[in-house]
Amino acid sequence: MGRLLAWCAALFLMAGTLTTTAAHAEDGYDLWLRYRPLPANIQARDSTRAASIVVAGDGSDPSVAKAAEELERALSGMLGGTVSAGGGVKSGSVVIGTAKDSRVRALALPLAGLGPEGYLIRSATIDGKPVTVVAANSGVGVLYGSFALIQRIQRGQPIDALDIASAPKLKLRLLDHWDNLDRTVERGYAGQSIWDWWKLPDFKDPRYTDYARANASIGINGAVLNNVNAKADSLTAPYIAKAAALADVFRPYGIRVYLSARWSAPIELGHLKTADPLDPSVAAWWKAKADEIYAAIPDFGGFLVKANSEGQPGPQDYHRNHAEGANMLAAAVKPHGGVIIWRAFVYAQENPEDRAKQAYDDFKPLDGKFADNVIVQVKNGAIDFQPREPFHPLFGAMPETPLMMEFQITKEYLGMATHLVYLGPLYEEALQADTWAHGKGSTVAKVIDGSLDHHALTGMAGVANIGTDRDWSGSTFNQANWFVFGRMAWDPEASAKAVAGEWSELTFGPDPRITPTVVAMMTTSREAVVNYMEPLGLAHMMGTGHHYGPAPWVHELARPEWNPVYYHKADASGIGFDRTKTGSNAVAQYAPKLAAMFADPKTTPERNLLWFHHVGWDERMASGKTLWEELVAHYALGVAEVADMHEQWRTLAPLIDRQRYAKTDSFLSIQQREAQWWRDACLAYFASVSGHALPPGEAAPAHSLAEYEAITFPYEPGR
Ligand code: GCV
Repeated sequence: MGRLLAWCAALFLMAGTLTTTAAHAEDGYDLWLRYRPLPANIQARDSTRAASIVVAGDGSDPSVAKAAEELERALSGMLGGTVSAGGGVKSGSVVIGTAKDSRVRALALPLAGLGPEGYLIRSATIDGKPVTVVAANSGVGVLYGSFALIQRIQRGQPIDALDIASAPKLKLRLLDHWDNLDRTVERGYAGQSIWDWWKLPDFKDPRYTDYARANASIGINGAVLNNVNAKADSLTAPYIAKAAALADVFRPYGIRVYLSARWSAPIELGHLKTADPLDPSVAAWWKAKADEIYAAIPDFGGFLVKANSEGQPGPQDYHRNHAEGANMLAAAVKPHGGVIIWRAFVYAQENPEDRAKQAYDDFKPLDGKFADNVIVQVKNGAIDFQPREPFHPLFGAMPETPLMMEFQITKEYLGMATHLVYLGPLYEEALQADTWAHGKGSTVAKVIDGSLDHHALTGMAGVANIGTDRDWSGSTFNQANWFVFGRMAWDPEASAKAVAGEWSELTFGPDPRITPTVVAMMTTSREAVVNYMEPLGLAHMMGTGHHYGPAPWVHELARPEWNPVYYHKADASGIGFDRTKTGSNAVAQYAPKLAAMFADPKTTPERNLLWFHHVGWDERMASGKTLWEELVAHYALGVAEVADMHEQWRTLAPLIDRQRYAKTDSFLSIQQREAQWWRDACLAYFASVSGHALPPGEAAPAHSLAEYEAITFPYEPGR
């Protein structure tokens, strides 16, 4: 009987899947907003609970209107009939509204603690009829709550007896687009920029609305439209008008636009002789520019600034510090309620100091010196979005300054578009790292949510992986990284594994035959990439410029920190960067407890070992293997993990629609080949440097070191 039931259930689910496959082209455009018909039993169950949509107020709130529209679209798609907004409350209505609406007020819901963006979803009774209420203090909160309800239904979860309250823990939840005005995207691997600057402001591509829907569905509330390596042109009147057109599309979805500001714009556009932040004419230029922008975009978020880093101009050109620069801009946007997001990703070619130390050295002395509408944006690690880095030592070290997290969603150093790498575990590892700033439990998550040092201005930014590709992010699984970024920006305590499950159900349907396999693939994928690229704390061994593929041998580039050899320091004696007292002493930038832990190779977690220590090839590791053997084993494991992911994916062939299945399958073939390439090229190189042969049973690299060194990529994407 049990087997019969299981067979029926499988058939039932399969019927749903087949309907889906036959009825719709599955090119990934719908992302996780994939409102396909649910299995009939779930439709029957939920139809009585989501039978119509009632807007509680007068319908004038644009965000509530978008919520009603989305509910109509989603419920009609999933429940197999037309579910429309309008009419009176009926049994099974979904009633949406804000605290301003009398019908919502009459329910005396506990909305006060939810802030401006939180929401409540409750099963309630109105006029004796069972209904589901989605309520909030603002229209955007109602929109977020509506998406949450939709996602519950999409995932096949029951919607009776609901009592859900949720509010974002961070204030700024932003996508940073590194999009250029010519539509190239720096480190973008999913086609061109979705911003069609040429045709804006007149033509507003419907895709902008879908972009806004996707972001709102995961709580993202801001978009920095242009690359941090900024052109001043984005601050000219025509481009302000273009940004304003995007802002108009995004506004009802609760998304503000921000612009990256080029520091030297007063010279380039205003024909001033200087961009010195303490020069009154410079401050006046920025004030006038801010006034001009706010006249066009009243809810403009503010400026993001990359200054004095990688050749960008900045206040240090005038012997002013980062705080003096940020505060001058902060004064310009302050009357309008804007913020300045000032990046701490700085390192300078003339500075011979360990690159990993430079941001801390520049910023730590400025703690407490920033204006109250400035937030300092810090990358998760001290180098640059590597597969693994210890958390950035600035977290916990600037208690008087709000710090914002910068993650990379696009996979610049993680195989670009094709490698399947779910970034949830990377984000989680960084957020849950303990800074020990105020003793145990002072996690990075608590630094950035403001709770550790009592800051109200909080935030998280993700460098977007979005482009004109039909599937937005270059692959189905890359979409998961956009999704998990949103979830963790809403709640930095969110579990990467739980979010993977959620994403799988929304993306492939709530099919118990699919979800566990997809989640297993996703949760191992990050460790796999660490293993086949940069195990045991190694970093930055990618090819020059494009950062694609292995190049640990590169040593001849002009700036020391451009060369992989700078980071791994492999020689005949051993490998790794000594960041203890005998080396750069970067360990001293961490809280004393951690500094002591990282100072000793025996207490340094093995995953960070070579980040902090130069270790002899024949030193014994915890496993009993020598470092050399351990390194070889990690590379082998990484390759095996990718093969395993691929096998797991192949078991899903009958269950996933053809187009998305096939694309992932071929990308996994690429990843398998390239994981092997990484392993072979790195081991060929390290064997040559160390003079060690591969341990018995380990296959020799397919090619000679010289052949690996000769591989070039003149036309790689993402420049
Ligand atoms: C936008 C890395 C990337 C650059 C990027 C820079 C940054 O160095 O390779 O492309 O420039 O980070 O974050 O500013």
